[in-house]
Amino acid sequence: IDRLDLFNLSNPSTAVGVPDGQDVIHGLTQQPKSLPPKYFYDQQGSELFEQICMLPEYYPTRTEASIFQTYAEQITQLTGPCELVELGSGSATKTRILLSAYAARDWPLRYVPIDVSGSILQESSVALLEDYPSLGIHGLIGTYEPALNALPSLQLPTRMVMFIGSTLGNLPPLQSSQFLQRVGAALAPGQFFLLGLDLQKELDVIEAAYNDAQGVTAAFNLNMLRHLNYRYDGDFCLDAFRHVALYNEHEHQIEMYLESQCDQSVSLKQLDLTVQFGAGERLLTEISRKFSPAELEQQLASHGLKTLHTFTDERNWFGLMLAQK
Ligand code: AVI
Repeated sequence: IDRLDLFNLSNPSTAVGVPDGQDVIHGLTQQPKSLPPKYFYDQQGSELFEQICMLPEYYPTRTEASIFQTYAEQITQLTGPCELVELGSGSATKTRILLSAYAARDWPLRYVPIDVSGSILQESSVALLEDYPSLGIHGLIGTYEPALNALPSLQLPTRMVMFIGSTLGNLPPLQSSQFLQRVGAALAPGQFFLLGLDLQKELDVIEAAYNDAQGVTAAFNLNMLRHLNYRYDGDFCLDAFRHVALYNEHEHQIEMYLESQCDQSVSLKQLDLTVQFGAGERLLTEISRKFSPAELEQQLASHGLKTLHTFTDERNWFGLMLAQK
């Protein structure tokens, strides 16, 4: 299709001199043990995440979508004709609401989706091109940092970088601030940043979202071990671990763990690694931070990004912040 360009950025974790899996060795030999959440997302993990987004308890996805439905037109009014750059575009379901709002104004459409999964990028791009006949797509397969350095030259009057779904919450504070600094640096004065954030709220609502009755989140969490077994010739026994998700009210974050059900030893042959787990020992697989918009507004400002508007739902459960450099 001549309206689609896809570019593969080299994966830094497979670059010469940086052996793959160092982060796994590091995390499993630390006390307490932890693993990077990126290992959730193999094919099966990505499918399980799509299922999580539809669970009755998992409010973030549908709440953010409802904010897009209500305010998409207002967002287009604030930005004018604008190219959309999306970090972690995935299936791009919510982005369609924005694209439709720009299309309704008869404005030109250009989309730069960025995702580590080439297959998801290709699939969602083809579907978008079918539905939006005037859309042009320049997709980048890779991680955020190289992608922000490889943005195509601007063809529309301005650009908006989007980081939605509250993925910022999966980064600890230091990484999060480095990330915002990079976004600030990648934007030219006058360009926009749209950030989706899960907001602080009652503990029960948050904990239920990560402990769903159907056990999909538990399967998603345990799938990381299956993925590591496959990738590094490991012998994690999935039945010997249990999903635990707790809200840490002091840090305002969900902490997701896999708890060892017995004393056991696990090996990852490809990494030449054997580790011991005690009964009840917890392995941290993810944090998911919950934000206060005022705090984020300050952080954005410290990276040269001025908040124009924070859109939220009627319960104030999720925030969509529009900032400008
Ligand atoms: C991708 N990320 C924003 C999700 C979250 O809510 O932190 C990942 C997730 N983990 C468990 N459920 C969903």
